[in-house]
Amino acid sequence: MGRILRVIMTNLSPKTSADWTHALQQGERAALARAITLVENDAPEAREVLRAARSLTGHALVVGITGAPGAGKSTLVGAYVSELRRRHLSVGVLAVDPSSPLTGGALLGDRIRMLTHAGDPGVFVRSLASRGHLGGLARSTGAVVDVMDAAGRDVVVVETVGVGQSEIEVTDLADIRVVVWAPGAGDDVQAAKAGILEIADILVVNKADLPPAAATEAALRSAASYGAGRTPVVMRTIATNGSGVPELADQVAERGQQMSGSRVAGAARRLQRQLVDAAALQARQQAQEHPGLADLCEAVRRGDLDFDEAASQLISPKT
Ligand SMILES: Nc1nc2c(ncn2[C@@H]2O[C@H](COP(=O)(O)OP(=O)(O)OP(=O)(O)O)[C@@H](O)[C@H]2O)c(=O)[nH]1
Ligand SMILES: [Mg+2]
Repeated sequence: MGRILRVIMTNLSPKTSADWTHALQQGERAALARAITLVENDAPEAREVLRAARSLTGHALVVGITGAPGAGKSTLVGAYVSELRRRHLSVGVLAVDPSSPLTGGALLGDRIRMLTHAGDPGVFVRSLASRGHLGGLARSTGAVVDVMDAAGRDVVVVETVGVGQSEIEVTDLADIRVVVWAPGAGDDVQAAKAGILEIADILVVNKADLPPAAATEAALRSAASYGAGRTPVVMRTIATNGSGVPELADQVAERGQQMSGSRVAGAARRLQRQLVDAAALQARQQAQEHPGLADLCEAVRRGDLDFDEAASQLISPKT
C-alpha cells in the first residue's frame, strides 16, 4: 500500500465509538476485519469498538459447533455455510482453537482450510487462537461474536475443537449448540462422560457414509434419552457431499425460532458471560497483588483464620 493511500486509510478508519457504530452499521468487510483485529489483540481502541458493537447486537443467530478432533466439523461448517448462502443469509464464521498455546496456532490454518467461500462478501471467516489468556477465551470469543453480530451477520457460526471444559464454555456463548460425532466405538459412554449430552441441542453423526454410523446413531439416541431435562435431536450428515445438511439447517432455524427469549436475550446472555469472565480475571489479579497475601496465608496455616474467609478478604474492596 502506498504511503498516501495509507494516510487516507488511517484518517478514514473509525476512531470514536460513534464512528465505529456507523462503520459497523454499514457492514463493510474492511471495518469488520479491523474491528475484530483490534478486539482480538486487546488493543486500546477495542474499548470503543466494543462499546459501539454491544449497542448493536441482538440480530444474529449464534450457532456453536463442537466435537472431537477430526469429526468433520470444518467440512460440515463449510457445507452448512453454503446452505445458508443458498438461503440468502449472511454468515460470520469464527474458528476457535483452545489448544493453540501448545500448537502455536499452527493447526488452525489446517482446521479452517475446508472453507471455500473466499471472494463471497456474504461470508466472513476468522480464526481465533487463545494465546494463553487464562479463562479469557470465552470472553474474547464473545467479543468477536458481538462484533460480527453488530456488523449485521444473520448467522454467526463458532467452531471449536474438542469436548473439554473450555470448549463447553465457548459453546455456552451460542444460541444453538451442535455437537459433531464421527462413527466409532464406545461413543455413548464418551458422550456421557464429556457432558456433551447436557450441552447439545443437536447431535450430528457425521461421516454417515461410513458403516459404523448406524450403530453410533443408535448409541447416541439411547444415551441422549437418559439425559435429564431436554433431549437433543440426533441427525446424520455426510459433510463431504452435503447430504443431511439442509435438514440440519432447517433444524437449527427451527430451534432458533423456538429459542426462549429473543436474539436480544441471547446477546444479553453472551454479555453476561463475558462480564463474569472479566470480573473473575480482575478478582484473580487483585488477590495475587494483595499486600496482605502472605500474612493471610500464615494465619490460615496457623489455624487462626478460616480458609474461605481469607479468600473473601483477598477480593473484598479496600476499606
Ligand atoms: N468419509 C467422510 N469423511 C469426511 C466427512 N466429513 C469430513 N470428512 C473427512 O474427515 C477429515 C477431517 O475433516 P475436518 O472437517 O477437518 O474435521 P474437523 O473436525 O474440523 O477437524 P479438526 O478441526 O482438526 O478437529 C477430512 O479428511 C474430511 O475430508 C464425511 O461426511 N464422510
Ligand atoms: Mg476443524
